[in-house]
Amino acid sequence: GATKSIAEQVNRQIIGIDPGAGIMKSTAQAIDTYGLKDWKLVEGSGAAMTAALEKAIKDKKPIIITGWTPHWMFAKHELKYLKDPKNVFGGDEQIHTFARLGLKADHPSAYTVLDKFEWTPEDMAVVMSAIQGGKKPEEAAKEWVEANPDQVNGWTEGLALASGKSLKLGYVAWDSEIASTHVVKAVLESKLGYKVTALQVEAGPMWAGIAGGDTDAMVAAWLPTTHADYLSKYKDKVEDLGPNLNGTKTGLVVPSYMDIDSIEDLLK
Ligand code: PBE
Repeated sequence: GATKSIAEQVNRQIIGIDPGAGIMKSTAQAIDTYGLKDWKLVEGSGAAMTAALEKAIKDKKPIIITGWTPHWMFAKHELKYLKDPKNVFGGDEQIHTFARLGLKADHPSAYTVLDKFEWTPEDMAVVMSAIQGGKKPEEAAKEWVEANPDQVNGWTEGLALASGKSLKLGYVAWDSEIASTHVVKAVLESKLGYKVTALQVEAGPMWAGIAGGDTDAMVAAWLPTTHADYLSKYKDKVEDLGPNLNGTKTGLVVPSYMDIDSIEDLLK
């Protein structure tokens, strides 16, 4: 009999993550732009998506996921991004740090650390892989901070100690942001004496929390594309402290064994 098309093999489903993620909006846009009629974007979470991916790979089955870099899944498995000739997912992005208005006046030392915090995809990979390997985020972050004293001192040297002041960082349970948020928390606690709560929320509430002033800061804003709508909604009520990581990518991702190269191949 005839071989099934990729569309039939995956039941016209793309395995997504939490509905507030920017990549869900980009993927809905891709479905529209590429004319993927009757395709469905399945909502879930970052953890449910990676579980589905790992199960498919174990069974050598086809699967299409919403993926991003940096992410440990690219180190652990052979994966590829589908080409995006219509450039729906945008080009290179940065991950930015945002603070609530007034943080600089209220917590100058924390503000300075957040402003200086910048690391590489390789740094982040170390923390992400440790967590994926079973370490608690707090533990993996603490180990990275201890292993990278020069980098960390560059963010904290000369700053006044906070002696127990409380801070709240917002983040979403994306593996990349679990890593970065816990590293910043570890630095603020172990080097400056803050008491930091890392508050896990959805993307919308994360942005709203900074804009409303309930949350002090976050290190999880993907710009200029993925979180463009959130930024335009809140731009007058938040302070952009600039990029903390360069070299990201988002898109549709499949295991390398799938015989497909481009989003356009989904039409075949
Ligand atoms: N992500 C990871 C997020 C930003 C960080 C790509 C899943 C999103 O789509 O909003």
